[in-house]
Amino acid sequence: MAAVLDAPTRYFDADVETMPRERLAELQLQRLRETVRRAHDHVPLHRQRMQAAGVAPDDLRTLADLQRLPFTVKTDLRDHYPFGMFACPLEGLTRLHASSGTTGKPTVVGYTKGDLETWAALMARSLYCAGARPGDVIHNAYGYGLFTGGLGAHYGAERLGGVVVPMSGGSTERQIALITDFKARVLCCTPSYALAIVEVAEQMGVDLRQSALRVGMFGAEPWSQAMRLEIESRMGLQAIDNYGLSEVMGPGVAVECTHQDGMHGWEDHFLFEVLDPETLKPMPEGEAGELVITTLSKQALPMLRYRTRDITRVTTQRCACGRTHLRILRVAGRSDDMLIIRGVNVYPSQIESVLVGRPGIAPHYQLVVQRHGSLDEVALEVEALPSVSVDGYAAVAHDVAHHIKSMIGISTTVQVLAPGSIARSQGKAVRVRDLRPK
Ligand code: DLL
Repeated sequence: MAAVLDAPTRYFDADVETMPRERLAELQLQRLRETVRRAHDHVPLHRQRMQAAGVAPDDLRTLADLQRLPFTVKTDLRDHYPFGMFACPLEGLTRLHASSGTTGKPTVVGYTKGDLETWAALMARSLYCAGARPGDVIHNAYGYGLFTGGLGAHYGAERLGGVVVPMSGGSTERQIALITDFKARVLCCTPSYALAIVEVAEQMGVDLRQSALRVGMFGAEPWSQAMRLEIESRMGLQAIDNYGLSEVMGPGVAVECTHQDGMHGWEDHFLFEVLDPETLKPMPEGEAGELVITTLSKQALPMLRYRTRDITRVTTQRCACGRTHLRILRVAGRSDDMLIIRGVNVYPSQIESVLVGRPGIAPHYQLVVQRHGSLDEVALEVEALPSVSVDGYAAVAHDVAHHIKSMIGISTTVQVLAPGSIARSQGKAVRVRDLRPK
């Protein structure tokens, strides 16, 4: 808390958040060497891979030597289910989380007491960066349980000195009553659930713009700038993007400041690389590639060059907020979610940015992908606004298809459905129904 009092208006931890980049690099190298040593000595998989690559922990003399280290991928965690990648015995752990995954074994991640303290501190720093302050009522509608969103935000909010409402997802009408009655200033949930909350509020006749809400800490799924503007205007808050993944910690890896111009990736705890997903060579700064993350302080589960599959760009240009940590630009989606429609690469979030805000439709959608012969085809399901009569659906469909064609270059069949037809999300939205044969 001392740090908060030292810099009451701008930073949670001023020394670290504004550390000159040269000093940050020195700290990273020292922590990288410790992490690699730990991974090598305690995790057989890392040791074997390093031996095969002909690199030993002491070979790391500069940050550039990172490129000599082998990669880690999601299937490594599954293949060593449940605890085979942990660098400490089970007795040394304090908590486990897991992601269910659609196929096969879940990915299990573990934390020591020290890891949980670091996580809470990083999440508190992230909340502060987003505009939350000690004393704020923080309504946490991320799912509690094995998902890292709920407990990650919870302990970060407590560490910040907030008043946490541990609501979890679901019971949307009750959420709205508590947000208004408890005068929540901060809302934590996925952007798609934020949209569902504001929709139900409007149906209940509750204007959340009149509530105490000012900060939305939204993440865990891709979302577009158009969706941000939609949520901000209907909720009357600043919608802040935040990024993380369970394999390297959970939420709290990167977050936007109130300038909303890219998410500060906390470089004192993570090393970020952006690589060409094919050649695995570094992309020039500012160009899109796969985000690869190495943890610098994790004890239970050190991660060396974890391939996130998330496609993004980073910049080290100084942000107007004064923080020196690099910025990760909006994550368009995972390479796994990319659709190739007649040779054009498309992320669902790109389609979202075209359709949200178009006249006559609500910002809820789903993409249905099918294969006809050797070609993939996308049908887009959107919902009409209640003010549009059924006679007008065809014109709305035509307008949406036309704009997708001209903005993204793909032809889609657009189906306009009655209001409320598309399932609402309570956590991560399912944007794609993939009917292609496996
Ligand atoms: O989603 C952790 C989290 C919780 C982040 C709450 C932010 C807020 P996982 O369930 O392991 O962890 O999923 C991680 O979700 O690799 C991305 O593909 C995606 N993702 C997370 N945040 C964002 C974001 C949590 N802000 C995976 N934008 C990641 C786009 C995101 N995609």
